Amino acid sequence: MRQATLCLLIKENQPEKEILLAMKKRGFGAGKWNGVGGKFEPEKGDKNIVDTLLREVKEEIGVKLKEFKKVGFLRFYFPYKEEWNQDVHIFLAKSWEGEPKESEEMKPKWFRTTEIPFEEMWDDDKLWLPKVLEGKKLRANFVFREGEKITKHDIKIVKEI
Ligand code: 6U4
Repeated sequence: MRQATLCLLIKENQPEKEILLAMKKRGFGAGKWNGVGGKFEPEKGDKNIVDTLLREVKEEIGVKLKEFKKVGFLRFYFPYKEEWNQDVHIFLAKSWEGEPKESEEMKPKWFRTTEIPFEEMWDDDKLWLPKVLEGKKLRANFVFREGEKITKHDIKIVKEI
């Protein structure tokens, strides 16, 4: 199964947290607000999934992560397009160097966590992202049908990921 990362930058503002989402401008998930990330690519020097996390965040929004933690492992099945099947490792980041900026691939924007645009995101995001923002860690499976809608899913809250 192809391995990929997804990173959510979080600003712990009071009274409300903010989350960085990015509009995917091309390729897989184009036209959706998404976390920042991409595929594990040994040919780009990735030895493990944290290498992928750091490389993709730098490539796509130009920041260097400092503090981050893994909070989820999601497995996506696309029975009508199996080459899209992938495991996605979810990370939250709370400190970084530099300001997020637009790249060829993504246009970043801060959202209040009460104003996340779930209708313009992957169908699964509304099912797991609120739990991650509450501090939970999770493992989940999602099965999609054509039109990128979910037909089946399960989510397990876990202590360690
Ligand atoms: P290129 O264009 O080859 O550089 P790359 O950025 O390496 O691509 P891409 O765009 O295929 O990889 O990465 C897919 C991204 O989409 C990863 O960050 C994981 C994320 N992703 C995949 N399925 C998802 C889903 N159902 N819900 C979600 N994010 C998903 O929220």
